[in-house]
Amino acid sequence: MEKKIIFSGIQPSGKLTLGNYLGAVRNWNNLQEEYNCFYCIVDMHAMTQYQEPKDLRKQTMEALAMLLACGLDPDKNTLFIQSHVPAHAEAAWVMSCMTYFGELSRMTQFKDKSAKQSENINAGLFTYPVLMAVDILLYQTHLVPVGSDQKQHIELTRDVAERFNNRYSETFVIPEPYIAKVGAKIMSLQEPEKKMSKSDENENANIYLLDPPEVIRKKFKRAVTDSIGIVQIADDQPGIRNLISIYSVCKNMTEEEVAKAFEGKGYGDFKSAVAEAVIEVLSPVQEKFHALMSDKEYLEKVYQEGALKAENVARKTLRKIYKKVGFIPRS
Ligand code: ATP
Ligand code: LTN
Repeated sequence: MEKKIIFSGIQPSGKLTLGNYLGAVRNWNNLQEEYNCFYCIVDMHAMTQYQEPKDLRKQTMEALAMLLACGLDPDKNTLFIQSHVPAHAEAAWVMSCMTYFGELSRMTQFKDKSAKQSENINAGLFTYPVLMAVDILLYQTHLVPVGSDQKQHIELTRDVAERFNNRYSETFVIPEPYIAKVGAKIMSLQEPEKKMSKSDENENANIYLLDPPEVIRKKFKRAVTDSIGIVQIADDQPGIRNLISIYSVCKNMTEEEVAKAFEGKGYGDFKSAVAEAVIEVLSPVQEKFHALMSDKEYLEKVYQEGALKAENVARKTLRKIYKKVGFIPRS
């Protein structure tokens, strides 16, 4: 039987965070044997926020090295850079003519980001979900492993794909989101009602995957909690709840087990334990990352081969799309 297809993307819009790792990349590792996986560094999506060209180049290479350091094997997965496969941009135009203004206006990521960058509410920020839908649909994807913040975008992808299938005939597989039970939404360490996000300007809010141990310890020490003083799972303790979920994913325990293990302990002890658990998970990743970054040739080989593999699949779907909508094939 053919393997099912997985597609996911990550923006090179800054340094990768613990949220990206626990919510997304870490789970991608467990899928590489059973599925045919495509993982894309979505540099075109990252442009919806202004990026200095030299930073974008650096962040793109770092994101690729980070995916490898986190354990993705380029022989088992297709790892590639979005702008290397022009079919994404080409199909996005067609699909944007099948997506309604009203649908895009309802996207919470658009609303959040427009509020954050009110001086740069560009058309790309608005049509971002169309490009994301195309990323997914070009590969005839069955499952999309993401953090829970992306669920709405996947619902839109399904709606647009169904619309196309109904209008023109069966063309796309309708994808499903694949969201982990724990770790799907890691919150900011400073404002625990908000998700941890790599584009957050407050460095203390995020744990970056490359933070050295002393920085990780310091950031957890400063993490915002509450004055209740009990380590327990409670809605009015979002800071503690976030730390419990971080610890539980790092240690492979349920949240209830974590709360039980720290019963009667103070926040200081708990925060140090969380910091050590995170350091233990990140140390081997950091070591591999640094080794990979000093081997540019290898990284180039990975993205070049990845682009060829991705292009083959994407071109086929694009050809189908063009034909079905009535574009005349050039030859
Ligand atoms: P930006 O701040 O630029 O929007 P981001 O940190 O939200 O970036 P993305 O590159 O957009 O990260 O997301 C990559 C993957 O990481 C997605 O699957 C997303 O759902 C997941 N992810 C991002 N932040 C978190 C988080 N705080 N908790 C769990 N998963 C997350
Ligand atoms: N929108 C996603 C990144 C992304 C993506 C995708 C995820 C772009 N294309 C395709 C899954 C599938 C984000 O902001 N995290």
